[in-house]
Amino acid sequence: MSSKPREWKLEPASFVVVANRLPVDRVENPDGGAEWRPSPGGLVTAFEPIMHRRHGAWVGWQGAAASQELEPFEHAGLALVPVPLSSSEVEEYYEGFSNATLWPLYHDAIAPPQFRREWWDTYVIVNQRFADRVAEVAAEGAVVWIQDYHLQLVPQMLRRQRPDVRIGFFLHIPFPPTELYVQLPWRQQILEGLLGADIVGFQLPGGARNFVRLVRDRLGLETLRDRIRTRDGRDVLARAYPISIDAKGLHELAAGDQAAERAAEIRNDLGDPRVLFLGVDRLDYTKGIPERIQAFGELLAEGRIDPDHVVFLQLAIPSRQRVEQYRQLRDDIDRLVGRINGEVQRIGRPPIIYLHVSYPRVEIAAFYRAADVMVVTPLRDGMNLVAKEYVACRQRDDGALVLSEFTGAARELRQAYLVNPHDIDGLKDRMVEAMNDSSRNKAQRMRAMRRQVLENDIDKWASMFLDDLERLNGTPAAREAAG
Ligand code: ADQ
Repeated sequence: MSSKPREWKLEPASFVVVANRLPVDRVENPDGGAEWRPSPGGLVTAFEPIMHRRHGAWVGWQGAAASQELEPFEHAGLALVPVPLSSSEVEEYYEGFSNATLWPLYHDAIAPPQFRREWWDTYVIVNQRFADRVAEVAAEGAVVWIQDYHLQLVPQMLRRQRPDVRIGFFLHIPFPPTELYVQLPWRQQILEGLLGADIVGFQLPGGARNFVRLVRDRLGLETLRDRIRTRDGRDVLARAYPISIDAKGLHELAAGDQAAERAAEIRNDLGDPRVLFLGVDRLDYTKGIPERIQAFGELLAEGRIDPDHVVFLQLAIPSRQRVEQYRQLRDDIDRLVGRINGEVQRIGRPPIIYLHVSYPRVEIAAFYRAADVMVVTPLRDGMNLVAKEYVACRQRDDGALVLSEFTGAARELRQAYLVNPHDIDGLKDRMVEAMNDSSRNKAQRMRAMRRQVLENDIDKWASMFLDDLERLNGTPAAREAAG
């Protein structure tokens, strides 16, 4: 869906979310006009329902290079405040420092991080622009919630300009072990940037502990468990807040007629397989897509899976396509899928179907509903919402989730078929086990996971974070935003 922007006057906002991306991308039309399309990814998926419920303003980049500033506008009931980036800033701040330095470094250096001084300089400039924009739109005493690795300097920059606001920061990706973090030439500036917040939130307790250890050892600050005393005498809380999804909303979407009909159609289009394996990811080298396809290919070659009755459907939205490692990954997966499908000695439907398309939510819900075995195998992942989404979409205690130990979600979904995705033989065994396990065992596992996901949804996550922020600072604005 897309629509024209509608400009209108933004009132000072008492609740502001700041993220690299707005939830919509600006797409220029040949006629010179522009349209807005939903932008992909976990952060947007997680935040959209919160923003609808809390009536905040959302500050972020509009997803395309632009030189001039756009006015704030309203889209689908959300107040959006665009931050422009020039094409060289997109290259250096977004593709460079964020996605070729920080992203690989924070994901255990699965790909080698690149350290370039000019990228850092642009990161500082763009972070300052975000901070300036927030300083303009935030009401007196507002609650400002800054998201993710692209904006780690904003807390400190904003505090300098607006000491009246309450500042939360949440990191959606893992915070790396200290031994890796200290490779970063700008390690000190980033730690100090984050300490501008009142709360620095992480997906897992391990990330929070790594951060506390670093500020103690590298900055010489006093710490007590999850509290850090800054040089200007403030207390900063560093704590884990595992993110979740709008579980009830998604469950209901999957329960509806439209999703049910689409789920039946999908199975039918795939030749009514006995078993449908499914992978759903942003196309990213952290997600372990080649590993799972390799495992499936070997199972076919060994005759442990019958291509007449089993299909693997992999959906992957292309992302960050101008970063070299991402282009390479896309080619590698294309080749791998082609080779495996080509080796199946028969004419007919290929056993692996691989689609690069971004689907609307109801369609994604239908895919989850249709799948017998969901395969989630990241080599490292902050949380992984896909695993929780699959569980939320089950209508009965059926289906099976194969889940990497190296996702944040694995800490909560203990009853999944847990795997080490580096161990291809182990992964193969787990995929077969998940496929052939008794309905009773599957039901037992799924029941526990459904309870976990439905009880710990995105609203609970947001309330836990905002309640802590309020308790720490106790302002009326914070209370209102925590709603
Ligand atoms: P991501 O790395 O983007 O998120 P993830 O948490 O799995 O990863 O979220 C992906 C989202 O994109 C899901 O909501 C999924 O439904 C959606 N999606 C994937 N493929 C799609 C397709 N083909 N069409 C439409 N939608 C699709 C980052 C971190 C994660 C963390 C989240 C939230 O990397 O670790 O869980 O933020 O904090």
